[in-house]
Amino acid sequence: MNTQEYIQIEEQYGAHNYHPLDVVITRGDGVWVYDVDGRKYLDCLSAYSAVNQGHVHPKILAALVEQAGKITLTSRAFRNDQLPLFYKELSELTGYEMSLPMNSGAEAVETALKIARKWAYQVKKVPRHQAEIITCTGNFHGRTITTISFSTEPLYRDDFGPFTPGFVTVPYGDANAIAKAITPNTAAVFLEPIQGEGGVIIPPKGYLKKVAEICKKNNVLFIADEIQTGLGRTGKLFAAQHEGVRPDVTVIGKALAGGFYPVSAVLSDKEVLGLFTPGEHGSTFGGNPLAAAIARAALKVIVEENLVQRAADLGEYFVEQLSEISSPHVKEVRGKGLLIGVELNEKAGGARRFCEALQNKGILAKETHERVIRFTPPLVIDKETIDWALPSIREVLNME
Ligand code: IF1
Repeated sequence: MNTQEYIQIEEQYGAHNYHPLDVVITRGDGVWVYDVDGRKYLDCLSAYSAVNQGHVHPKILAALVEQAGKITLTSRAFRNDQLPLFYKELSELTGYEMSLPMNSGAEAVETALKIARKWAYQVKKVPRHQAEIITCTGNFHGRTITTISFSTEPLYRDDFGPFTPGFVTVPYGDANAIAKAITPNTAAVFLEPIQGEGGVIIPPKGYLKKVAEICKKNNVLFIADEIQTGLGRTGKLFAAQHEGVRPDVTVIGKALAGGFYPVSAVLSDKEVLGLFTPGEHGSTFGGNPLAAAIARAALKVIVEENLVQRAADLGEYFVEQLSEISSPHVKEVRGKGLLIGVELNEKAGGARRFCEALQNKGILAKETHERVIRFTPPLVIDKETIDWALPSIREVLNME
């Protein structure tokens, strides 16, 4: 079958909860993906930063195949020989004492929100069921009823009420707004160090540090959602580290398993994650041996291939080169590491048509919020490939 035939079937039988580009991918290898008609593309999305290690990384694939032939799922009613090693290696890499493994990012976010509430009741002595969590405008933390309950994007929430109570929204980037929103019932501040879906919104310098200080001063947990920004994407292991901040709780996902499997986790120290008692929380697949084996290999690749420094160096180069492109359509180029957004002017007519033009030049990118083209290639990209892509990007950014 060809591209159109696949699309016809998908449109007929699948719910239309996405509007994907008309490219039908059948194979991936590193930064490249190939469609059913034999065309080759540079992946500049990395499945929203879930494929930092590159598509079908051989070492992660080998770990998956080996483990899949042994045991894939024991349930947490029993123990397995991969999870303890995953816990230990994750703690050694991130510096957090403990972790709680889940599957999707949203599940890890929900887990973090639950333990923040429990910490409020058990440790801070907030009256039960009155805990408040401060979140920010422009946030994206998942698609569950609770995570969209504090979304400020009408598209994500309008038809899905009633909403989960207990959340207070303040403008992103304004530390004083957070200080003003804190009450004796505040359990936590929950935010992305850089807002990905919000359009690669980098907060003012010093913001994260000020938020951390305000949280410490007011006995409030600082929870960072690093599901998209974490694991090297922004040129540090975690984006919060650009300001030397260590949140009380960090949530990770996506690249934690290099695109092979849904694996997410909540990272914290004993004083928070130690509050969970047996049976209070869990999930059928959370912490299964296949997930743990894959995640162990995925983390090893990040370290062995020095992907964090690569993202820092190549991201700086990519942003520099993109910033030099003179185009009537470009309003701003911004990025940290290989989390890069090119914001277009209102008059540019939306980013989608530029992504379609890039597709015709063998580059796959995704717009976010109408006017921002996201360039987030796998961290295994090299300078030569960026140089290969730049003339096409320059041409597309100068189209009528
Ligand atoms: C979609 C967005 C990106 C995330 C952060 C939690 C989650 C995500 C910072 C939830 C997930 C994905 C979800 C996917 C598209 C993509 C996305 F456009 F939706 F917002 F990346 F920007 N925190 N982001 O970015 O993790 O449950 O999906 O594993 O829903 O369309 P998940």
